[in-house]
Amino acid sequence: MGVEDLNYHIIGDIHGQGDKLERLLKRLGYLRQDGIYQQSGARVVFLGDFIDRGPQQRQVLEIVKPMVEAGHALAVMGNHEFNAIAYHTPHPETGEPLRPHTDKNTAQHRAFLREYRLHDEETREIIDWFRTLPLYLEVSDGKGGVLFRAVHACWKSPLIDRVPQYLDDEFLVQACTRGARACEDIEVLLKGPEIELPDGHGFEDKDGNPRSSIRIRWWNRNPEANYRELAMAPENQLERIPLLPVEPARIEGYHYGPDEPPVFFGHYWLTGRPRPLEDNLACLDYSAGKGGKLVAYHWQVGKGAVLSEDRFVVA
Ligand SMILES: [Mn+2]
Repeated sequence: MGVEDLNYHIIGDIHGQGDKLERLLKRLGYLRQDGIYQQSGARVVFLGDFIDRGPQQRQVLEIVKPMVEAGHALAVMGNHEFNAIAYHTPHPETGEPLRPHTDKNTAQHRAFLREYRLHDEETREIIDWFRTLPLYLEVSDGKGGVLFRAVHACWKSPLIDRVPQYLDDEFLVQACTRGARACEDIEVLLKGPEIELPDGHGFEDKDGNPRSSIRIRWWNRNPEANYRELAMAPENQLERIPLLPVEPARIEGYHYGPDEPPVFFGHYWLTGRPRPLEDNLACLDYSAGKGGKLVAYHWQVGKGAVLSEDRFVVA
């Protein structure tokens, strides 16, 4: 069987929900053989954010890592894996952790640290494995073309062109240096783009912190979209976000055209019924990490590139 005959199951953010992951893999037809979930003629593509939040960090990693290593799955890095790498890696010159061990950073990483202790050998192995994950990937159709793309939060071509697909030591340090372009690029690819609100406008995020910038729906195709239409913000804060039009320069480079290959991403904590955002855009994060469903998309060989609501699978 050649690569052109493969089915793919693309799976969104797991965040330590091992039982949901096992349920979903079984529903998709994967069986555990020799300790590794697999299915003849099919591969999984994981969209990152395996860790933090949930109670089953080890269970998830002991499923995902062997699948990837044995060739039954591909995976991209999520912002939580990136943060973990930085948390557990010293700066080559100062020796200080690339991600400072502040109370806030440690709290965000607590579920992982409960199961993988700082400086343990097995923790090192997991972090080393995270470092092997690409920041983005294109799945080939086996005939020189692209079937689809995968990235944790945002596919933006000018960034994809200049960011290395795999973290090297130098890029990692730059990506952890506030103000460096690598740092801004990593933020966009793994956390999604943000734009400043016009002067005098602000709102509160879900933790009650005052914010003057919004995370945007970069997939929106309305060239005259206003700030409120573009904002990913808590429902009860939306009316504080102005209906003013967004200056085109602020969202330059974010247009993901209808003729580009389908792209799958996670990260956005969506709710409601899973469905494509556009014919070639789908977010598969439906908040499995906080009570929602774990979601997959079944990419069936030969069914064409237009994404369809009936191929979402939930567990
Ligand atoms: Mn994320």
